[in-house]
Amino acid sequence: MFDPQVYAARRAALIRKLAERGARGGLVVFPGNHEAPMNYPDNTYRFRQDSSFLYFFGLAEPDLAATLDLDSGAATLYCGELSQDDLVWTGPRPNRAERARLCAADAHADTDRLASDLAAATTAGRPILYLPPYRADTRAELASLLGLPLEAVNGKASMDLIRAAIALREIKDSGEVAQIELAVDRSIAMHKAVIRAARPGVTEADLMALAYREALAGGGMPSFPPIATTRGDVLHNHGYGHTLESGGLFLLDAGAETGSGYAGDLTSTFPVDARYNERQRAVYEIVLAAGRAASSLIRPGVPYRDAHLAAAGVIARGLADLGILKGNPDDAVARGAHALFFPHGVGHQMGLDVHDCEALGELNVGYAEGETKSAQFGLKSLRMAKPVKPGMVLTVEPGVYFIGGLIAAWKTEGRFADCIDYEEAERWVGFGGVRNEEDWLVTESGARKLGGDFDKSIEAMESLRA
Ligand SMILES: [Mn+2]
Repeated sequence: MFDPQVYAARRAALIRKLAERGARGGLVVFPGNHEAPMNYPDNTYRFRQDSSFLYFFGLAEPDLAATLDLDSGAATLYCGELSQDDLVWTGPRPNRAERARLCAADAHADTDRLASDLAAATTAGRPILYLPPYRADTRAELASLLGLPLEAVNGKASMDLIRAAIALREIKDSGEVAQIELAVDRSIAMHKAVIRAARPGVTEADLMALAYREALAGGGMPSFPPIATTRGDVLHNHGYGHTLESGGLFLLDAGAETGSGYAGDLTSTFPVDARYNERQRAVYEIVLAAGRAASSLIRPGVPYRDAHLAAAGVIARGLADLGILKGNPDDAVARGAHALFFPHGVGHQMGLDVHDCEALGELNVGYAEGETKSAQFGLKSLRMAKPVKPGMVLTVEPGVYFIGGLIAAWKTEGRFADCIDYEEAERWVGFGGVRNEEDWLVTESGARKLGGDFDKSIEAMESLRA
């Protein structure tokens, strides 16, 4: 956790942001997350606190809630007192007053009081604002607390509160940047351990275990279930059953989370053999160049869509050089033909969530107010398009993939037949995919790559593999 005053200052800033948006007083309620059972009540998934609760209150324990009074500015923490049973099963933990002190709450009360306090506010005609729940139990809790039908809860979430929370969370202060950089450094350790250990005969699960080992030994957990795969062309491949074979590629998309909840997110692609072969080298260089084109455009005021399109342009020109695309590569990008090989966006914001603030709506986070998302294949997967600001943290992660099923489907449809040499593309099916991902901080004048030394050039990667 940060110093208690950090949370008080964030809440004061939230009140100011809401006032700027014309919100007329009331009470904000922040339900914390509960334990989530896997297969019976006492066998739970790893507990993860809600990121907005973490941002405004910092406490990472289950069964908490809080309110922020927009008229008085007072924050109240709701939690149960520790019982003798808690002493047996979970050991000594901070009591309610101590937890209230840790997050600089002005008052604290038993969890049971939340319902009556909200009812009193409702009776007094005060608005109650909340962020959209993404868990079924939180939705049910809000429905019960606010007397709403379950299916009405998300629709009544406060758009002013969503916008205000995003405006604060997306600009990272120096304490947050230090936490994110720590997460990126641990992510680099995960990647280097895997890059050094990979060889023919090792399984994806072996390498996955190494990635987990580094994250845990660093004091946290992976920030999302890692992708550790010999089949980089399956973008979210969460099976770990393959064995690495000579001639193939290995793709690791993995990051660490710090104890305070900040994420790193990196992707590396390297050959199972000690060196990249000619084809792997060609595609890898295209992907690195695409990343350089995108990151060189990161500076305040530039829409992140421009960085995406710059990466797409480099990929299209590279694929044209390989004879896979035909005609003018810029036309291919404008029409979306290149997306057969680069079907996702160039990156997303990162912070307390690896896709930061996406619980508040992908469009709300990544697009300017009133802006809509393109429906074009490829661009529809661009999570972040709006102009960037100093203090934002962004991933840059272009990739090139040869997705056999998609190539076959487009060929059958005759899609962009003037742009794509399908016979040449088919010769690449089975190659897999290459993605390179870095984490960048937007500064006043440009951008800075986060984390310590991690040279992704072919020479540096091959020397790690040697
Ligand atoms: Mn990412």
